[in-house]
Amino acid sequence: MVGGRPARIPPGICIYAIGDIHGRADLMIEMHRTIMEDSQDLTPGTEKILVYVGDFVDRGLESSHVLDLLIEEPLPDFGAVYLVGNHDAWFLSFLVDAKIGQSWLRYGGDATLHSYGVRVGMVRDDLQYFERLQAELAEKVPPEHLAFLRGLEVTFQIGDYLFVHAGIRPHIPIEQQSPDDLLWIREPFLSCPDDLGVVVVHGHTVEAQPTIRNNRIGIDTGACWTGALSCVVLEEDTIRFLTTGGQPMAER
Ligand SMILES: [Mn+2]
Repeated sequence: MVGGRPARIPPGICIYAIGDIHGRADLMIEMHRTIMEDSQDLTPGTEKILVYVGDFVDRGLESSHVLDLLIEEPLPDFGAVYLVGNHDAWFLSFLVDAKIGQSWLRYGGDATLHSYGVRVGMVRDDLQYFERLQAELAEKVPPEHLAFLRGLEVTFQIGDYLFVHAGIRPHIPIEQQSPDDLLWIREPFLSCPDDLGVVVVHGHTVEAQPTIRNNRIGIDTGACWTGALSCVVLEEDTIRFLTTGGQPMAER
C-alpha cells in the first residue's frame, strides 16, 4: 500500500523479481523455465522485466556457473535488471582486501572459491593464506564475471515499487540511503509498519514463505538450503508468486 491505495506497476508492464540465488544454478534454470511458461499467458505486447535482487554467489555449489548463465543466456524477450547483494559486494571486496577473507569464507565464500577451482583446503586465519586464495581467485575469475559484478545496480524503481537487496532505512529519502543499509539492513526495516512511500521488494532476510506486508515484499526463501527459490510477479496492482519445488523452511 502506498498512500492508502494498492501499489501499482504502470500498465503494459509485467515484473518478475527473483530472490537470492546463492550459487544454485539448478534452481535458477528451473525458475527461468517457470517464468518463460508463465509469461506465455500475459497479454500479447506486455513488456516483461526480470529483476534479480542480488546474492548471485556464495553458499551454493555453482556460483561461477550462475554468472556464466546470466551473462551468456539471458531470457529472450525480457528486459533484465541485476541488483547487487551483500555477498556479490563481498566477492569484489575480497579481490582487493584479503583481510576480509575470514568472514567471507565463513559465510559461504568458500563455496564460491571452489566453484572457480580454487582449493580452499584447511581454513587458516593468517593473512598469507587469504592472500594466496585472493591471488588464485584473481587469476581464475573471467573478466566477464568481474564486469558483470561491477556493473550491478543498487536499486531499481518502477511505479510504486522499489527493488533493492536488503531494504531501506525507514523515513530517509531513497537518494540519502547508505549503501550499507541497502545491502545489509534487517531491523528496523523488516518490522516497520509505516507507509514508506514505496513498496520495497527485497531479498537478504530468509523467510519461510514469500512475505507480503503493507510496505514490503520479501522473496528470499533460503533457496540454497531449502531448494525453494521464489519469484514475485507484479502486474498493475496484482501480486503473485512462483516458487521452485523444495522444502519450505519450518516456521521459526
Ligand atoms: Mn542472501
